[in-house]
Amino acid sequence: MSQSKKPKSKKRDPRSIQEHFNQWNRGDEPKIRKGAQKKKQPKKNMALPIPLSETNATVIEVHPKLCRVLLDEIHEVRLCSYRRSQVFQAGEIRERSPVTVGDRVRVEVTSPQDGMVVGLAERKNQLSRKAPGREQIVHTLAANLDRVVVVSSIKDPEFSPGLVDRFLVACTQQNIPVTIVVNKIDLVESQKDTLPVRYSELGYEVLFLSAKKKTDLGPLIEKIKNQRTLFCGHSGVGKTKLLSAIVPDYSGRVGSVNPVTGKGKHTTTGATLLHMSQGEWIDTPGIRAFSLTHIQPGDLHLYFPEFKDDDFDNEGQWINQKQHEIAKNQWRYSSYLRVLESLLEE
Ligand SMILES: Nc1nc2c(ncn2[C@@H]2O[C@H](COP(=O)(O)OP(=O)(O)OP(=O)(O)O)[C@@H](O)[C@H]2O)c(=O)[nH]1
Ligand SMILES: [Mg+2]
Repeated sequence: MSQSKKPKSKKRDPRSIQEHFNQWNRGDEPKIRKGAQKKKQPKKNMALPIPLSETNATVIEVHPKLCRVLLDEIHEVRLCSYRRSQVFQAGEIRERSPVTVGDRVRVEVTSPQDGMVVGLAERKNQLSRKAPGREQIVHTLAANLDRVVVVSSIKDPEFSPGLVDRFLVACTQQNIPVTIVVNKIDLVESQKDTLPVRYSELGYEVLFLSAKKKTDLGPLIEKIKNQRTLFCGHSGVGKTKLLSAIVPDYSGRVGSVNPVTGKGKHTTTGATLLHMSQGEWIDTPGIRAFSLTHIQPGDLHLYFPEFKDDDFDNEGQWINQKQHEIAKNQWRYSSYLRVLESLLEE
């Protein structure tokens, strides 16, 4: 008689749990099985937003099923769960988390460390993308922003216009003022004739600086004073280094850049709001891609200043041949087409 086999233990590898947690925070979690995705559909018709006057806290960090809030009056932080029926809001679009950094919420304090989110106010704006690998779900990086600083680097990693353009489109669509920061200028002799200069020619605000050498930080500090500002961009461009340079006691982890690929190593693992007397600044994990939401192909040109006055059809194509010929000579023409293609693929 053959010996009966013992069932294999299903013990989880703690490293993979941590990695999953980190991926969740970055919003880069891998595709989940179709069946599993179906099971987690939230019920429809739940809570409605509460008036701003009823809120008493701001969300400063979001974790799977929990968030950290800063209470207005006592300036203390609480780790909170959600009263589902009062927080999960109805809507056509599913969010990967019921709240995001910057949200104004009502919290019931349950202990000196913990609390319960029992209400969420409407957002004045939000920066959202499609959650990678989960097309039906929206990942909102942060909400209620006064400014977005798109951080890039002139070198290590190389300046990447693709991601910058998508952030510019998303911010313009949400009416959020945006500044492009080009970091690591200590690594080049001159910024003359570089690609970022062409963004300033289009009317965007571009600031060149070095977080490491603390060069030319003044204009940025002035810009973000008393504003809730989100710092976003690829991994390794120096978002955390920059915040550490302007917030002396910020102890965010700074990583290194892979010398072979020139890419960052996703050192920051979750968005964190730093609340200071000079303003509220949000450090975020580097992202690989920014897939736009809430934009119709026929409206895309409105968010490219060089094309916004041209005539387009609903598919985002030029109607007027003459305008199209002129557009072809614009340096962001191919970028427009790439973004359009991704919108039409949906
Ligand atoms: N030469 C130079 N290196 C810099 C500068 N700013 C940042 N770095 C380096 O770039 C690397 C990445 O910096 P981080 O601040 O961790 O980058 P990040 O954008 O926060 O990366 P993630 O958290 O992974 O998204 C570190 O080795 C920094 O020391 C700079 O102005 N000049
Ligand atoms: Mg970082």
